[in-house]
Amino acid sequence: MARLVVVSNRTAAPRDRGARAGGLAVALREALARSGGVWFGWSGDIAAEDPPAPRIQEAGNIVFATIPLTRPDHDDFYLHYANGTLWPLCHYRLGLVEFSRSAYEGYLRVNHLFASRLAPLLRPDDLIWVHDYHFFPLAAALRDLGVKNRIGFFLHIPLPAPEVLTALPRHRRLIQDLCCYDLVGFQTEDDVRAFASYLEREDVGRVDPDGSFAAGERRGEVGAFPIGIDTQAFVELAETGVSSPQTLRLRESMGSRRFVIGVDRLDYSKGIPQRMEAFQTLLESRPEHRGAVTYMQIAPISRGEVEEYQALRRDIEGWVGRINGQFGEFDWSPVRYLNKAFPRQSLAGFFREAAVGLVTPLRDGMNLVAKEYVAAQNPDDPGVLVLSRFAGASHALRQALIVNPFDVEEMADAVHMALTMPLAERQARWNKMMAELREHTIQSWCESFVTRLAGSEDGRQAA
Ligand code: GDG
Repeated sequence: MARLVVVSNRTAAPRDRGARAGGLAVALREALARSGGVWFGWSGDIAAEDPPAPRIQEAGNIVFATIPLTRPDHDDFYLHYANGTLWPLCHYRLGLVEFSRSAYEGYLRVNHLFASRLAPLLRPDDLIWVHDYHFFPLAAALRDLGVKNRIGFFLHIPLPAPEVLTALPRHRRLIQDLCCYDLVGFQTEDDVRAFASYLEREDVGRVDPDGSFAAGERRGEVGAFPIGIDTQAFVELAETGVSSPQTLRLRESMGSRRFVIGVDRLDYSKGIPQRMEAFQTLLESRPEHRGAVTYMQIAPISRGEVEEYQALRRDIEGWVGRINGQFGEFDWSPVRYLNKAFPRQSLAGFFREAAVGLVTPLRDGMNLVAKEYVAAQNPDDPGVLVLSRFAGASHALRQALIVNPFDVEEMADAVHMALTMPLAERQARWNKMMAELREHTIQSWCESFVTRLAGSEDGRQAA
């Protein structure tokens, strides 16, 4: 079995406190442990100059190799290009896209830096699996250094339609670089179609019906690999989480009221203000829910140093204040809004207690919260998922109440329908979604990607 080398911006290295220990980290660690492997990424530190070699930490048969970034590299690569240019672009927010040549050059520079520090660690038959929008050009940079290994790429966020993608200066170079991978994986078939139609429209190449692509001299494969969760582990977490002290206190604080839950990083792609407005509309149009239902939104601060995120925060705070001021009673606040993260077990317990899971991003590659909410439910009395049609998860979770997150009234109607849905219907919907989550897990996702990468034809030798 070939050794696996994972590259991502943040790793799950033991001493990296900034990294999240979510399902993805666990699954990748499992995959790495199976074959032995290397996990390469940014250490989370800022240094005065580029390090000559990565810092190595070993945990079992996994080697974590991390490097710090200089302040200019960090700002150009991470803050400006990855998060200021690519993130809003891929989430269809052209109005928020910032672009500067210097940031793009910084992005290329850091990709070359990563390539140069990774290359010496590679063995000839390693499989390299690169994650996310920070590294579109990494395969090209590795090829420049003579690396001949098979290299795969998985994009966790959406690839926008060509009409949007072509608004990016130098889009052609970005996508040509993407074509240097042997396997390009997306979350959904929509993303695969966006890739195929970009290649065709911009005359860069073509995708064939069997999933192989050609772009100039390059040959590779493309496919949809919808990411899942560790379903069984999350079921168990919710079963124990429901009697965790935090969940018991939550239950007690709600009294006989039911509640709707939202859990999202505080990000403009998640549609939190629209969701608040929908809840306001619900209370306005259906007075029976006043005093009877609470909406709890957990939104840990993310990228708090970026101006757009600060503006979003002020916007949401305005909504919370207005709704609580308009409808609140001395013994009931309609909205509970929490800017902090909770332990996973508490979250799982909160999900299980919530009558409705409200997951309404304006765009989302997949959205794991939707899947976690479903997995956490009590089979005897499951809650209802209200899910945006623009989350990748809506392709698989078809028995959710699917909504358009730009249509506030439709969302309010869906929450009402969820709150009043009979038990038999809730169970029927939940059973189907659960069967899907048991079939497509994070483990099967990992395995299908790595298997396809291992078997993918080596494009560099094709004519
Ligand atoms: C990107 C793509 C794609 C959230 N709050 C807390 C907490 N979380 C956990 C959730 C979930 C994860 O963070 C968030 O994952 P999402 O998928 O919802 O969203 P992104 O962070 O935007 O992830 C997305 C994903 O990559 C994977 O490919 O699905 O589309 O944007 O697991 O539970 N965890 C804890 N406390 C919190 O307060 N412990």
